[in-house]
Amino acid sequence: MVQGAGKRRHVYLGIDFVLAHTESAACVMAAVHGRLAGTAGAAVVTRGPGVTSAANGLAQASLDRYPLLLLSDGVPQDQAARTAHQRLDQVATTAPLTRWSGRLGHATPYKDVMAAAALARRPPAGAVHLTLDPSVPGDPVHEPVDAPGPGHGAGDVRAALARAQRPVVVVGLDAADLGAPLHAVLEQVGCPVLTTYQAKGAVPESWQGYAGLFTGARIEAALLEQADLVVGVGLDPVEPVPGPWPYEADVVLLHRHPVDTAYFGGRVTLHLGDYETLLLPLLGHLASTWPVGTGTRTLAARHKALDASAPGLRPHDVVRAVQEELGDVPVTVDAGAHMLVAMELWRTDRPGQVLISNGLATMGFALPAAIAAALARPDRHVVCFTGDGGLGMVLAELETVVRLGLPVVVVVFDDAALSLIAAKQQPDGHGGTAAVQYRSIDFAAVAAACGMRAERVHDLPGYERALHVAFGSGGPTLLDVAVDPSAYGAVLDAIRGPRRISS
Ligand SMILES: Cc1ncc(C[n+]2csc(CCOP(=O)(O)OP(=O)(O)O)c2C)c(N)n1
Ligand SMILES: [Mg+2]
Repeated sequence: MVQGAGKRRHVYLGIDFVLAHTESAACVMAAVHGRLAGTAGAAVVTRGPGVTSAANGLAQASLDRYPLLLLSDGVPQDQAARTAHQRLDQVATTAPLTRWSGRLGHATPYKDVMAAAALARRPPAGAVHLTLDPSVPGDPVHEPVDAPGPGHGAGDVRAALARAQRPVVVVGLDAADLGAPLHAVLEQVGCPVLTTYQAKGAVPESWQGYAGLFTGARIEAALLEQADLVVGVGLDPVEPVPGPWPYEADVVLLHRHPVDTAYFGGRVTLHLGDYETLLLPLLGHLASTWPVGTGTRTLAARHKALDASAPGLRPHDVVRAVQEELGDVPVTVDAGAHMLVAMELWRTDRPGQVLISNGLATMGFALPAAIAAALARPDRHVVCFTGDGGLGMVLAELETVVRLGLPVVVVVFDDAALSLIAAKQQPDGHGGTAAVQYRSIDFAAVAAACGMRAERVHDLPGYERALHVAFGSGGPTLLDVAVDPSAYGAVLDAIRGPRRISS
């Protein structure tokens, strides 16, 4: 139930208008709403600083493949000679962050906006920018030209799939929403299945074939080393953390648009087509000799490897307590050490329930994403898992949650530190704790000042009690949870290995 949903919102020409505090957060909100609603979300910003401040949101939409249309004011060309104030080449500034950027002029504005929104949605989805300039006719919106991938004939792919005895399927962001038809064919094959962060829930995680997340790092290596074929379904190389591809197995990528295959080394085949009519039937040619229950056992081993102890409140228990209280609710996850724990331990059986920036992997994503998720799915609680560092970047959006009366519960993994960076610091490196530790912020007091119900908790019983009250009340709530970061080093070792692949 949403308390007071619709408060302080403005609908104009059928478009719901929400005021945000920063342009980058507005872009994240619009892009996430677009991702969930299956349409392009739009953000409107002022000229100059409005555009430069939107940069991170544009990059998030483009690298996470979310559909976003940014509309900016600009200095019109016929005034540019005498207007230096806030004048930037806004088209050039945003070009590297968008699929397309151009001027919206007077010739065919309606058609151009529709074309831009369609381009933002077309796979791979991303950001498109239009800057208003009524003094020019406008630039024709056009597709970026994708390089064709090294495709093979369907016969080759079918034979490669049919030859495999120990295939592992990795579902990526482009196939995240296929749902029941994907699950049905994979259930019939019976091989272990991994999903990327953005495809979490693409197959039910309670299903015995689900073997955990594909990260590009060490935690899935024990499984992939035994595979004789890795089949990526909608697997976009923007997701795995940088590092080598150390596996012997051949790779077949099934995708609906060309993707860069360099990440997977030499033995890779990219096969393009429509999922429903071509690619899912192709998956049906796979067979599996993996022992029954490989997925479940792999997942259990992963959880065991993560289960580091700590004297204080463990991030693990912070995540588990929410799931025990609420079950499979929509969650958003920020970037940081808490993310490693949240993504591994949270369980969902449905796609689109866990939202994370994993292409850009930006901090400051989870709170605006939670706002958008609550607007897109007004009947449910949304849980926002964020670090103290990431929340600090978008703090004023707490007021947006309150103003809109959204049922968002913000859970802050508060360790007064950039713990992911602290865990990666070289022991003999520069900076020391001064480079990664903050003074403690009382986020509960800050949230209360924004009009939010908020509490600071220090131990598990207090946290569980506060969660129960928060979810019972249904309104906007922030829980500032003092977590013990001492287990993160062991978590990072288990997931990424001692080499600490960077991201
Ligand atoms: C906007 C942005 N700046 C910097 C980074 C690099 N980075 C990744 S995680 C991290 C630390 C996050 O700290 P916090 O939010 O407190 O989470 P914690 O690691 O402590 O759980 C940093 C600086 C990033 N991903 N995004
Ligand atoms: Mg922190």
